[in-house]
Amino acid sequence: MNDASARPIGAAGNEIDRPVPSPPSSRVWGSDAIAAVLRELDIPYVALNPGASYRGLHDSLVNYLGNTRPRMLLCLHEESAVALAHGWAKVTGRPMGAIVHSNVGLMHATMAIFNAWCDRMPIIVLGATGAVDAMRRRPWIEWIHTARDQGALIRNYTKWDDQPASVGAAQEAILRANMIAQTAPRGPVYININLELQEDEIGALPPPLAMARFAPPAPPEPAGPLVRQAAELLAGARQPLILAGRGSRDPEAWQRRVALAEAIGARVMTDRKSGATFPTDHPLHGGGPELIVNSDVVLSLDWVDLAGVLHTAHGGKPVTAKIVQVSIDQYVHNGWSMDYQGLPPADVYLLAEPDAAVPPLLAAVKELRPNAPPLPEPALRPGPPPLSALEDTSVIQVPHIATAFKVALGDTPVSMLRLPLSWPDGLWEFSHPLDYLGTDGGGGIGSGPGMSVGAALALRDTGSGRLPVAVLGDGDFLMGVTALWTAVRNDIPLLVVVANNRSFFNDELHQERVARQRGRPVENRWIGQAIRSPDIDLTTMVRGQGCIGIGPVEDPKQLVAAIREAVAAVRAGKVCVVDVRVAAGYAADATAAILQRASR
Ligand SMILES: Cc1ncc(C[n+]2csc(CCOP(=O)(O)OP(=O)(O)O)c2C)c(N)n1
Ligand SMILES: [Mg+2]
Repeated sequence: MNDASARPIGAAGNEIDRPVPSPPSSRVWGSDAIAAVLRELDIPYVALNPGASYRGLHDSLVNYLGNTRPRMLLCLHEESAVALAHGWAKVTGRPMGAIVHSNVGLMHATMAIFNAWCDRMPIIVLGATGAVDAMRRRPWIEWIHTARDQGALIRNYTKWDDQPASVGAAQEAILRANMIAQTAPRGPVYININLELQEDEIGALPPPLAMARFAPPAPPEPAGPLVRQAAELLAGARQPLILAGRGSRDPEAWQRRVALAEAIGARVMTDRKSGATFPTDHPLHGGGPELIVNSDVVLSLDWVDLAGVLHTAHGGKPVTAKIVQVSIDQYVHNGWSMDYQGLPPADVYLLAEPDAAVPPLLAAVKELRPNAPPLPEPALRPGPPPLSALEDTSVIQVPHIATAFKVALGDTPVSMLRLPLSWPDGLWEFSHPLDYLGTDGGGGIGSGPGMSVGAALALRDTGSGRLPVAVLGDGDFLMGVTALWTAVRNDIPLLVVVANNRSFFNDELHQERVARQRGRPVENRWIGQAIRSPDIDLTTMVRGQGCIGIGPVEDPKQLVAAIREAVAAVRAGKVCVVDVRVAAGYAADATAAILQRASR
């Protein structure tokens, strides 16, 4: 990774956020020792919104560490701060810090923490509380911003939290947090550092920590005899199916998944929630309910809702196929959040991460079946509509955005950081794990902008050479739009295309369904849903933050030029937002899925 924190930042390359050096001193405070651990752990950034409850730590980051490794990423909302860290983790697999003010800052951050929890992404959230000792509390403000057991706000959707009682314990807590957050199933962790710990002067720094001894452990291997059983089922299957769910962004793990599918001739389905985990242009990729019903052995690689997908495909009838479940997820299932989904049947249950289970499975399968079956003919893939489609219509549909991307991007490697609900499956091919990062995990809208900024930062710092593209619904965009300012301020190139149907349209479909069920007028579905009268001028909103704003693009004939202009701006390092006014409508398959959900 580049030394991103040494890079000059700011639109004109100004070295903003560089503190003047502090005079040499032997005096140290508790928060200096705490901040030093973040550097030892190589946490590159802390995304934050400030607050007096952590003013000691803030000072240490600026004046003790010099605002480098970690560097602060000032955000305009705590939800963005955590979303940035979430987006970063989706690309790198590693945690960034997020720091939030006592009570209120953490309250703002809760949805983003929930999203990261459901998405099993590591984040180290640091928070604070006013003085635990009431005698030391400043009047009023420090009383309202002091809470007992603040972690209770988020304990149901974090892996671990702590409020350490000494500087040594705080250092240990950060080491433990780093370890727990990165041990699968990964997730956010929270440490609350009270004011006294930060602000009390300490005589000397604690002795240096032997960091290597506190590294996250290697993932557990699946049990050998169970691997053998699973391999026998898979190698002997007439029509095996792999449901490729949660997976890492590691290209080698990707190759091994492909090798496993090819070794047994398994068809492979992927899930837009989980990002790219298998090449969508591979002859074995694709499927649907019939394929699930007709398969005799199903291998779930941590599919997010295995019970749900089996239940739906079989229409509620018993599942006769043999099921091999590969997942370690149950280690974080708790009694509050039902994000664990239905209980799937499993004939062989490999309690391991897919990345750890696939290599031994592959070896065992190849031993049992040395000759891979021939690959089927690749299916005809529709892809984006042809360019001529933009000439023949007066209204832009979401798939036309893909058409414009194809023309404007050519062979440029792209990462789709986010795609909206209205984006039909199969519209864009993914042939690398970074081609598509999946969704927010928790279904909490407003995460799109912040997560995109964090992911774009990671793509920049890792020197990926990829153009970061986020296609966001207007509702999602509007709830998190101020995250883009952080991208502008830190020179994070990013292209955002807003698929702007001027509505929280997903929910119009729900209202339509209910109206149908009740025999009431469907025409009213837009009330309380449409984002019109006045239409919001998205380009003004983003220009006001220093982004380049293009649009609103309403004429299909102008779409390609608009996207071309935007791509050129992002190549030049800018943050560019294109407001594309799209028809309110989802692809037939997405609409059907929503109506089906709505009917339950
Ligand atoms: C924080 C939050 N509030 C409300 C919802 C309910 N919800 C789900 S999708 C959706 C509409 C999203 O609108 P937009 O991003 O414009 O996408 P569209 O459906 O219009 O394509 C809403 C309101 C949610 N998921 N999260
Ligand atoms: Mg919308």
